[in-house]
Order: sequence, then C-alpha cells, then structure tokens
Amino acid sequence: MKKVLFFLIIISSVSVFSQDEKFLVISRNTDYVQLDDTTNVRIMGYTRTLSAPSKIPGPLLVFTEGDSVEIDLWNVSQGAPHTIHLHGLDVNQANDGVPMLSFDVAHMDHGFYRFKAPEPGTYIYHCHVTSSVHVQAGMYGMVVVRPKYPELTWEGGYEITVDNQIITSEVDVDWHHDSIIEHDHTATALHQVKVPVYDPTFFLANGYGFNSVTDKAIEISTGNNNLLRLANIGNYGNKFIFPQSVKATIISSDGRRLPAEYIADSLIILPGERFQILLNSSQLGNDSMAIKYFSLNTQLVEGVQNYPIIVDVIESIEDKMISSTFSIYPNPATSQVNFDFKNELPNEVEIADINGRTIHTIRKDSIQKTTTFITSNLMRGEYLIKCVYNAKVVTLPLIIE
Ligand SMILES: [Cu+2]
Repeated sequence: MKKVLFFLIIISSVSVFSQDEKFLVISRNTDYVQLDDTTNVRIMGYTRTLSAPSKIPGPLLVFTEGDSVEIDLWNVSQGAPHTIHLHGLDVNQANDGVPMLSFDVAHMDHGFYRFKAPEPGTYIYHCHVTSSVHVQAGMYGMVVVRPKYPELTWEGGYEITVDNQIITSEVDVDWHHDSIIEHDHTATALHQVKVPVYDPTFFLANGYGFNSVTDKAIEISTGNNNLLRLANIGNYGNKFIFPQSVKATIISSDGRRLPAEYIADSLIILPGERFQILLNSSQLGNDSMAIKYFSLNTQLVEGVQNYPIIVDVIESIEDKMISSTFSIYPNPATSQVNFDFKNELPNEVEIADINGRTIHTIRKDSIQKTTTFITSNLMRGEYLIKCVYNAKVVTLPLIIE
C-alpha cells in the first residue's frame, strides 16, 4: 500500500516548467582516438569543453521537450568550417546547420543555434560541411529530446525504468590521414576532397569496436519497460538481433511514435535512421545483442558485434532523479530529521500532512546543505517533505514514529 501511495505522490508533485538550456560545443580536428585498443586515428570531432578531447561519437546532447535551447558552437579546428545539423529535429532553416541555407562557423569563430526542443524522441547531430568527409571524420552524436515527464517515453506514453542509447558508425582509417583531415577549405575546394573508395575496417557502437565493446553493456531492469534508443550514422546498414531472453518492442521510428508498436527479434536500421525500442525481461542474467554491419552495395555483412546486455534490478529513473536531489535520514524519524540536499538548495521546504496541507515551511535563509528539523512536536504518522526548486517540486515521504 505504501509503495503505491509513494508512487502516486511523486507523479503528481513533480511539476516541470519550460526553461532555457545553454550548450557550449567546441569543434576540433586536432584530436586522435584509439579504435578497439589498437589503432590510433586522427579525427574531427565535437566536445563540450575546451580542455576535453573530442571523441567518436561526440557528446550526447539531451534537451527537454518545450525548452528553449541555445547551442554556442565554436570552431577551434585550424581547418575547415563546421556546423551542427540537427538531423530529424523540426527546427527552422536558419538554425538547421546546412551551410548554404543557414551558416557555417570558420576557425576561431562561433555561432548560435536557437530553437525550442520539439517532439520528444531520438535524433542525430552532425557537421554538414562536406558531410561525407566530416561525418566519417567523427563529427556526429546522438540527440535525445526527453519528454516533460522523464519517466515516460512521451506524454501519455510508456512508463520506462532505464534509458540506454547506442549510435553506430564505421571507420575507414584511410579517410583519417592528415591530408584529408586538413583538406583544403577554400569555398571552391571544399566539395572536392579526394578520398579513397570507402572500405571501413572498424564497426563501432558508441565508438566501441569488436574488442572494446565487451566491457560495455546495456543495463536493463527486470520486470520493467527499458528504453533503448538506436541510431545509425554510418554508411552501412545495421541489422540488430535481439536475444530471446529479452522481448523487444519497436515503439518509434525517426523521432515519431509508430501507429502500432510491434514485437521483433531483429531490426534493420539504415544510415540516418533512429528507432526506440522497449526491452523487457523477466529473468536476471547476462546476454548480448548482435549488431551486423552490411554494405548497402553488396548486402554482405562485413562486421559483427555482440553488445552485452545485463538484466539487473535497477532503481527507476524517477527514484534516481529524486535520490540525486535530496535524501531524508533517519526515516522513520523520532525527535529530529535531516534533509541532505545534493547539488542545489531548494527555495523552500514544506512539511505537509498526508493530504498535502502545509503545516510548516522552512525558508531559504534557514536551508543549508544538511538541514536539521525538529520533529518532536509532530504527531506519529506519515508526512510529505516538498522541496520547491525554481523549475520543479520534489516530494519524499517522511514517517514519524
Ligand atoms: Cu565539419
């Protein structure tokens, strides 16, 4: 009974308002990555800070539905101009990152992309300057637009426990020589970069190849809906084969929910496509999902990976979000209780009875990282502790014994 009540309280009390989200993104062409613990290749890539090296793929960009997003893209590549194209996102042309239609960013310059985060779902971003070369060089990553209610796939959608993301790609090391990464970037030369016939030898999931993927895993929770976001930014097709221990239900494609979801044991994802899948498993254990990379010219499979899946008992996203916001101890309490705020102090804390009526308010000037509250004059029973932040209210139950 308590569990059900607790769940209802949380859902009804987490309110979210639209807000501004600012992202700094740096583009560079001076970094190297080691593929599969064996081969160093030079890349072009994105990173979130000046000091962090760029990697393959670029950082995951997470927006919240309805928020006003501003991406400040800097180019410190000492080479060609770059952009961020938001593949599949409904943004206007001026902010779409296609050089001729919006703008590109030259070395030691920067530019802003501004938009309201649209439909929740799974998207891709990549550079749109000489796309085939800059994308192969490493300029790509996944975009997640989270719904306003983070425990759902979309408003009124599936309740999910965990959220996993995999973006696939390939690397042809011959496309990563200095002469290509430093290609001529005068306006006329830009689109005439000489590259060899594409013949990839590394097939990557989240940047991990056949050897290095073994110590990575999708972690899912037994008995719950687990979201898996898949995107393919390579030039090859992917065939995903889901293990029998996990029921895979395909629920959305290219950022839009499917009119009818379907259960599948495999799924083909072509370059640029994205899918959202629910994984369900009733048994704890380890398994793996096969990813086959096939040439679109020959249809032949040239790479295979086994991406590990661990089925475990995992606390829900909602629980994680709340436990990362604040905790209450001891709980149950007798004469006093401590509220421990993790990253941010709330504007106020309300102690409410079980019907939600506020019986005491702790004002901001009395709130510290660890705030002690005397409970000796509260009657025994259940109470609600509401922490009021600028953009949300987070509530936890407190029991007085
Ligand atoms: Cu670029």
